Amino acid sequence: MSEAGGGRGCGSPVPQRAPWSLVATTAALCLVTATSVWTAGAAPMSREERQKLGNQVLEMFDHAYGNYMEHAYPADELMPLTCRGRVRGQEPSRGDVDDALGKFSLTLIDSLDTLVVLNKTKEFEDAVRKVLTDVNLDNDVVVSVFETNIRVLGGLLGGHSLAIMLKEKGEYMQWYNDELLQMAKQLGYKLLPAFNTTSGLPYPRINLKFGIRKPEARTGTETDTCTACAGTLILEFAALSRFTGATIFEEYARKALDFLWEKRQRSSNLVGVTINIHTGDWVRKDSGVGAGIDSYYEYLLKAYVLLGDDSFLERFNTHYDAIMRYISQPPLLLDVHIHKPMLNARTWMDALLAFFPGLQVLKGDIRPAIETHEMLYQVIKKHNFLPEAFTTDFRVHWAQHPLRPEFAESTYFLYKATGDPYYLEVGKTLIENLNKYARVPCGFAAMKDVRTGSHEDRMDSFFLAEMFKYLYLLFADKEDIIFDIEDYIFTTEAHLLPLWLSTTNQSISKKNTTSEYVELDDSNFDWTCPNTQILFPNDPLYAQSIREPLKNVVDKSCPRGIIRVREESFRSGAKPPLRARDFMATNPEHLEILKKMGAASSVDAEDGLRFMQEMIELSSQQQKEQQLPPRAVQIVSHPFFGRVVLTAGPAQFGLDLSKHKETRGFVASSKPYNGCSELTNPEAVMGKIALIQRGQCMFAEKARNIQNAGAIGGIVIDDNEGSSSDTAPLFQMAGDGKDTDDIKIPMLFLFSKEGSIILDAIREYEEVEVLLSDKAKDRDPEMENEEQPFSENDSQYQSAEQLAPGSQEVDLVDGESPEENSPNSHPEPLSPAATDNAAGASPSEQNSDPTENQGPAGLDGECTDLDNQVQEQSETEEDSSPNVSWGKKAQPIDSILADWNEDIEAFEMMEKGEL
Ligand code: DMJ
Repeated sequence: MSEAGGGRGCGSPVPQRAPWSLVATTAALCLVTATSVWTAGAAPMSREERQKLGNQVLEMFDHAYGNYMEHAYPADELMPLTCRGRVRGQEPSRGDVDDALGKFSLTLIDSLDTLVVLNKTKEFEDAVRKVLTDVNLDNDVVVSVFETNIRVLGGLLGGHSLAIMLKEKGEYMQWYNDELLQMAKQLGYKLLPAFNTTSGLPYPRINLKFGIRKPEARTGTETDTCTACAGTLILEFAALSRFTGATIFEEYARKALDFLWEKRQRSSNLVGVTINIHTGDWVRKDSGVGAGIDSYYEYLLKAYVLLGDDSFLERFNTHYDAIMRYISQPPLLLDVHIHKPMLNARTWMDALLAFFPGLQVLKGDIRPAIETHEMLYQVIKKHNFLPEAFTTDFRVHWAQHPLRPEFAESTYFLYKATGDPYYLEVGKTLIENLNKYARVPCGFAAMKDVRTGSHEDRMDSFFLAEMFKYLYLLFADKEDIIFDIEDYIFTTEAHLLPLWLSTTNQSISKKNTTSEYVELDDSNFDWTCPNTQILFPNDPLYAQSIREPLKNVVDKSCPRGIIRVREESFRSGAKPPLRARDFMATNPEHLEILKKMGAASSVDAEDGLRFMQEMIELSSQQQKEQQLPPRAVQIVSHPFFGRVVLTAGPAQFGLDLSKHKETRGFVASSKPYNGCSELTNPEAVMGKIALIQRGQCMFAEKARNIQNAGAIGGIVIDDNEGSSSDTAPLFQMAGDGKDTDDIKIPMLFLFSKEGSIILDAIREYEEVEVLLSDKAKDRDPEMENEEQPFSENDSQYQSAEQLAPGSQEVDLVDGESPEENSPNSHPEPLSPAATDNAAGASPSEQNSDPTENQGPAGLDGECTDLDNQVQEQSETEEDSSPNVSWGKKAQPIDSILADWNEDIEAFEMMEKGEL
């Protein structure tokens, strides 16, 4: 349990009816003062070094933005591996994540105010002209209301805010006549039909051209939306109203917020992840501060700062109190059930919650912000990036990382609040990791898997809107920025809105609220901040002293299940509840406890519910652990130098790359290309890594043929044109039902898109060397030294651009050749298709970290039985025949679960009845 308010570093209340200006000024004062009082602690960073890092950020931005403008614009986003634009409908669908793309040059609009922050005023002027002449907001595309609001409406408003600032300064933008604002207004009106629901909560999607419901609109039938989706509108909509005088936008956003507030779970004061937009019922009753809810809380506090409306602060404080009481388990933030907030809903955290320490700084609650940030930093140090989800014992739960900016955001705010140079060092590490692992010749590529270091062909617009802003501001002095950043508030997409909006067109602020505002007892909010005196109790080592006890929290952690244990029952001498990890079906006492669960007392019911959750998690965890993790194909020759890393499927036969050193060699296509008969070009593949096309015969047969020809490894390339690991679940190549011990070389599988990157490189450079491994290796320093600074005119761009865009969605199972689809050789899915929903989706489960699944090695000596259990399963699995279905080993748990089906249903019914 968290300290629930105790021990916070901030004690003086902000006057509860303070005008916004006081709050904003206090916040600004807090940050500035803190920075200037710093005298000791981590070694200070010199001005020169900060400038150097700032310049590095500028160079990185140029690399990302320049490549987008040159190779992708006017498309919405850059695909940095294939060096072309992502145009919706022309690439295989990635599901919800594509709803951000509206054919409106998303990255350009999202980058507008970043250009000004980074002092690229001339480029800003050019970019605004391009938006005005090129961008069409009337496309027949169904887009996410949330994403369009935060990225496009926010981007246009941020651009407008800084355009008028520049115009007033008298040098740039003298021609500007509110054109961006007019576009923003046009877009605002396009979004309004989404609010046509009885609740006032918006539909999650809208057709930019046709709105909602009309047959052509292809939307308007949804019933649910995420809390963040409905609750992250007020800043942009209020700014639009106040800039233009059209009150309707602010009214609609307020109404949605009022409805969410009304629907909060009254006893816990928490909100769920998804809500029915018609009935207001909570659809998902789990509650955290990450995916699906995050920016709802952010906007309550920031709406108070921007609009000076006390009701927003009081709502925020009420929720915050609940978050600190139930969700915060320092340094962790763990989802709970809204009706049973002492019950954890998950054993993992998602990367989106990394914004929360930054929000806590704005609130003035620095201690937990420092703690959570430190924990996150240790996870990053372990994996180079924050995986999309990670468990409470810091194993990878979902291995993707789409270059999210939240951690950089919190680092910036913590530095501003503490002035501790430690946070500058953190920022430096972020820069180094981005350059080392994500930078590719044509931009920065998202990490497909932080464990292997493989890339995904995407560079989301928020990377330009947010990451570079926060990193640049982290190292900048006041005089490095051409305007006063403290006159603005950051939206959730880091767009800048001027604080003076608070006093402009205020007429709507108090009318049209659906709920009666009830005065709350706010005596518990004494720590409401910012307040510099209490934040830094005359101790410049404050932040360091909070971090110190957490120094090894990640390394020293042992695998564990549910964290929260009801301390009170232990204190009263009651027996600790039975945990799934301790359960033994042969233990009569355990069976007796099981029988009791779900019976009379709510405590037993709670134990039962938790037990079932743990069983399900344990079972799926065990199944996952019995699958092979993905592998990496890294192109190491000129001009790639290890920068491009492709996600590859492993084989259940041949050399196991996780146990042996990587295999490195030049690639050569086999003849016949399908590798289904003796090779006619053995001299070409001898000593090389053979490329073979999928299909016509078994994977193992191909492996034998290339091995006989002298190949040292093989890469099977999918014959389904357009398939990609971005959109299809990866699988492992099964054997042929015979003994495959004779196959000694490593074999990996690439989908067509990833394979064509290698094939294209051969066409362009002839000699292409690759590294097959379980995890991408650091780039070869010798090659790095030889490398010339990359020129955007390098012919590799042209070659990469020629790669045929995949146009069809691929169903892997249907697409298999008949031979490979035989019962014995059926590919085993490695993981579910990975789709991202920045605001709404929960990460799907994936394989656990291969290195971490090997038991207690590397962990401290106090690990529990669970560790040994995992160790045994891992060892047995390695001895087993490749054709055995690994999922079967979880059978005992599965059968226990089957016996428990009835109980699960009962628990679910109880849960529906709110227990
Ligand atoms: C951004 O688009 C916004 O910050 C949003 O609120 C959630 N996170 C993404 C980037 O990760």
